[in-house]
Amino acid sequence: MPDYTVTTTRYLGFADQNLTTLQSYILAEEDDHGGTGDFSWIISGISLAGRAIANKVRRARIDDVIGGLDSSNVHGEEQQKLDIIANEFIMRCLGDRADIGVLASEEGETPTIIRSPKEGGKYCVAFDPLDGSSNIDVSVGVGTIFSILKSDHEDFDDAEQLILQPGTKQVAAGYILYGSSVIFVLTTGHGVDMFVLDPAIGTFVQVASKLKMPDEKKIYSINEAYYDKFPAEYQNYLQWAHKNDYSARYIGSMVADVHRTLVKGGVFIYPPTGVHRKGKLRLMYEANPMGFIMEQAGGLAYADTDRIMDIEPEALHQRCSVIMGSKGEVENVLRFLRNGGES
Ligand code: AHM
Ligand code: MG
Repeated sequence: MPDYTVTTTRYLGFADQNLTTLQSYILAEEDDHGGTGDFSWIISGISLAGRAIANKVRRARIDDVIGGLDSSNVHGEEQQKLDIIANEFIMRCLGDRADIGVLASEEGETPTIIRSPKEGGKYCVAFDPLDGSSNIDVSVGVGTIFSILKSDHEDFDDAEQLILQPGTKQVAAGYILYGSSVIFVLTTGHGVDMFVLDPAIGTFVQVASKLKMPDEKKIYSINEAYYDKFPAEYQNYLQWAHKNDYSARYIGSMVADVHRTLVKGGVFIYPPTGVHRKGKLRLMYEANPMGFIMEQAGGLAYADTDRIMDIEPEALHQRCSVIMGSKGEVENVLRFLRNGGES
């Protein structure tokens, strides 16, 4: 007689627990926190889009969707074919969900109003459909990042007004990493949970609950090629790290770099540079959602010396610098930014 207990336990990844899918997890969360069930429709839309994008990413070379288009996006950056495809998937998977008010994408200049708050549009979703997409050509991990906010102004002039809220107002945030496996990381403000796509059953299965990141780990993740263009405080931090036995890890896809930082610890940094004087990464759909996840996992997330989630946004595509990761490692960088590194 085969030992089914052992097989099931291995499949779930941890003993003595029932199989929890992303969908059942969200329904249970809503039950626990007095939700109405509306929210689970949004997460299931994102999960559906994520599975569709994962499939496209895997098949990119076979389907000949590698490489750039002749167009550029609102930031003047070359658009990859898969940027547009991923954007379409998300718009289509979320566009018909009853409670969606506003959808705002990295790929679109202005947010799209699906329905006003009066018509039942309760939530805004800001997203980067395919972060790090220029890495697809070489099969490096890329990802989708999303931030969910309430849209509760009855009176508004434009969609931006509904969505321009600080990160502290996020009701949920997450990312999907299309790497050697497809990972869905989510927070609804009650810790961080992690799911892995089981391709055999087409479902995200929970593999970690209330994830806590290490408080310290001597790893920094930064594009050090821009060293000469970094402000002196960041250069001083790096010199200090060189003398203190740090390792460097930099993939060049924020989702992959942040995911490693979440799981293994360390600090991910994108400082102001000569080209991007305020930093490169976007506040609303990159820094805020990732910052929310980091904080919920016990880490910190700063833009220079300001907490990312406290920044009052002024524009949908606003950029900011980013220092996020293990508490002790972020504090080491902040020490240099605040007083040149003197403790
Ligand atoms: P994208 O949204 O256009 O893909 O750009 C964001 C990406 C991040 O994933 C990554 O952290 C960063 O750009 C890498 O930039 P760089 O090549 O300057 O190091
Ligand atoms: Mg991006």
